[in-house]
Amino acid sequence: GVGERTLIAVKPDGVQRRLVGEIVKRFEQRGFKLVGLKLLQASEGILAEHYHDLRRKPFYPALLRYMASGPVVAMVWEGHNVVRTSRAMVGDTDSSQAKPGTIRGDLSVHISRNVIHASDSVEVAEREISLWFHTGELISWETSDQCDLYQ
Ligand code: YYY
Ligand code: MG
Repeated sequence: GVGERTLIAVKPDGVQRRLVGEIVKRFEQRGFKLVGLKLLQASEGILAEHYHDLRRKPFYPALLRYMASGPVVAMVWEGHNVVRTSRAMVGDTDSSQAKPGTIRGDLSVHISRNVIHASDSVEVAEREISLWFHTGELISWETSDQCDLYQ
């Protein structure tokens, strides 16, 4: 439904490279609704839980170091099929395979510095949103263009 939510995070390389505005713009222009946004230095605990499934991968230690290397902008976006559509907007994990027009395909060249995180399923999104945000940090609000975006 239109109330589906996903977690999007601009990773430390994206913040360093002043890409936050560009990334927010793409989600706004696509028609999604921003319901949570903050800049934070991610703790080791939050990162370990966020990337729990990857803990045995060879790149895991470097991934956690990179994700803790500077601030991250965490966001929650809401809208119809936002999880699947966001993954399409973000593009392939490996930036060198990501299609032009996608965020990774336009803004990054290497898998280890791929600018952005997006939840990969509705279930994962719900888990990630509750990991990164307290419920009080998420705002329910009505968009005045609802009828233009949806039937
Ligand atoms: O969901 P997504 O970010 O597209 O990829 P995941 O397979 O969940 O991996 C998370 C994260 O790990 C990826 O964005 C970069 C990093 N990574 C890496 O550094 N090297 C790899 N071979 C695979 C993933
Ligand atoms: Mg993933």
